[in-house]
Amino acid sequence: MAKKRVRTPEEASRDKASISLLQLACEGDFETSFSRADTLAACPIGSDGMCCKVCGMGPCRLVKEGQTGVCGATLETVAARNFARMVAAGAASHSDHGRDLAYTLLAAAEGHAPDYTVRDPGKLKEMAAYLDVETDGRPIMELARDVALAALGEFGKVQGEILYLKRAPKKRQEIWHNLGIAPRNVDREIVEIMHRTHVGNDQDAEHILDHSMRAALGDGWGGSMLATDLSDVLFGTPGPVISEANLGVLQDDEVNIIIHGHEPTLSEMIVAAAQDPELIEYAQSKGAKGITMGGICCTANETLMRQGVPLAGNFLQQELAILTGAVDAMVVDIQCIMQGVVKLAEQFHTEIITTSPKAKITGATHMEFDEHRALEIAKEIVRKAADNFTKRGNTNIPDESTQLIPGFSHEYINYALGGFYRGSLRPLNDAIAAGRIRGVVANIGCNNARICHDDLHRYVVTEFIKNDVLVVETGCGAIASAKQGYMTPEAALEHAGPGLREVCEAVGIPPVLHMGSCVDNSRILTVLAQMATEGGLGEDISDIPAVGMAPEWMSEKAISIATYCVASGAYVIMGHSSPVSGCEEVDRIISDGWEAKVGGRMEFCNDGEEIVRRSMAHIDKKRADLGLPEYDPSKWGKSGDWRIQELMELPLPERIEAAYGNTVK
Ligand code: NFS
Repeated sequence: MAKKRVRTPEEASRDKASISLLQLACEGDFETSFSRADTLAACPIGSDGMCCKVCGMGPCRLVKEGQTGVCGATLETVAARNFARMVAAGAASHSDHGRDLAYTLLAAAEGHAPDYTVRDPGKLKEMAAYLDVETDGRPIMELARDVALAALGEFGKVQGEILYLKRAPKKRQEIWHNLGIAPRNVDREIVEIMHRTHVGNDQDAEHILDHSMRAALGDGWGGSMLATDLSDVLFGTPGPVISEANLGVLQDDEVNIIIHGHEPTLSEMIVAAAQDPELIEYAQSKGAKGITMGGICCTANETLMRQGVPLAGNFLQQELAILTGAVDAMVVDIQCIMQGVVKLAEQFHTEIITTSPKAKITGATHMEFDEHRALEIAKEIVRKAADNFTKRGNTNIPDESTQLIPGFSHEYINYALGGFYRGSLRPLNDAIAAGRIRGVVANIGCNNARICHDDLHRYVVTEFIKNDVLVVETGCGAIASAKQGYMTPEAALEHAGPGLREVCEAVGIPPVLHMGSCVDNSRILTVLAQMATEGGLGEDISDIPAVGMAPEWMSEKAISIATYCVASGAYVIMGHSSPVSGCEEVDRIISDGWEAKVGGRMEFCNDGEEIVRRSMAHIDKKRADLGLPEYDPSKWGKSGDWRIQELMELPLPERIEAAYGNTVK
């Protein structure tokens, strides 16, 4: 068989820092996910959703027309079951993360976790109101205990439904109730997916997929939304901070610690430990000037949003960070951690430290996190990293980093638009209604080693902001835009269309807003729900000129997110390959079928231009349905600082004529 061609670094990534390190990997023959993707072909039957392995009579590979599994399961059933199981795994991951945060809050409230406290009492009270917890006159820690217990109840309560569903627009809640897909509790719907997809159980594709929406809603409006709120309560609700992105944030002369994974619980403590004068002195005693922190994946987004910890990179940069030779410890907790980091780290001085009781990696150092002595463990980890500094060999830190301003929680967006007393999304709705902002795109999700790193993220976001579409982001998509330099207010002057630029200038926001980690997609749901209830853009999320996308998706969590966004009324486009492309009927159900039921649809598309075209068409259609004026960029751009700047560059006579017309003599 012909050997698969290995991509050049320029074909494998659009990010300069990554390209230079991929070059180094080629020269040194270091294995990375990029090279593994080149040499290991994906199984086409599995990737298209046509392989059933839910029992010991299989795996059954349904490749011929009309073929069924040994039990008689059709391709439709098999593809739907595979999709549903992806949703279950994704929803479980987000939600279990949320549950652990509730236990941390409980431990803090009961006095067992002395290093944690309630940093945002206002958010705690807001949670209490949604969770039917009495707030009047109660001490904060007593309230925190009851909120933590109520939050834990949402995962497995016996009766009723998830209480946060009432945060959705009324019309949306009715749709869920009429269809019978309002989730009862977080865990039950996930367990039920596993039950339904066991051999010989639910064998109707549409029925299986309806339940996938129910479980995914339990993620979006349950597990993930609780995770976001609990993180805000424990660590503070984000507001804008200044930071930097890309591997250039690592320092040659400092101890570099990468925090990677998803939970903010331990990483917040490591950030605190790294600022401890005693530990800085310890690092100096080892010959380092100080201690630098950098984040990868969603741990990065969590600590960036609240503490301004620089972003070292997104998902596909975790191994590249090790290739710099400058990472003294990579501390990982849960999710999106490639096993490959351990093998690669063995060839450098980097120590991989696993910390979660749920995630050990063979060959890594395990220092299990215990919330009862969190800071103490964090300090041990920082000390270990400082010890490793003395073992460093040559370093290759790319000279690439970009400034960004993240921290756009929905609370801050309200504040930015309306001020402290009049916080509101009204100006956003008005800007969309007038056509200054054509619509909104939520660009989220992963990188995928099978496609060019950051390429689709970069392309679609560039096109959207150029065409006056406001982009909100989370996860690794957000990190891609941060590295691209799109997350400063100044980026609007250079890259945004005339209408969006006016809005960004007036409010002082970037054209691409960083809203946090992947569980923080719940912040996007909250913004959409508020936009729908604010008025002027219909009554439901499905009425808003908005599109969601994960052009470089790879994880099951991304499939769960996409599903809850669709079930919440959004049009969602997932990039590159589809996990159900082997079955036309399932593809029809999740697009046309779901659109008829819930107003949102899911599509898969591997072409950037086509993703943009479909998105614009959807946004313009929604504008027309709402009776809004047709998008016309020529109406905008005649105001704001940009215009003044442009005028000031002209010689005086031309400047006067341009500003006032030739009537002024
Ligand atoms: Ni989201 Fe965040 Fe990144 Fe994808 Fe992984 S880190 S939870 S799953 S790869 S965006």
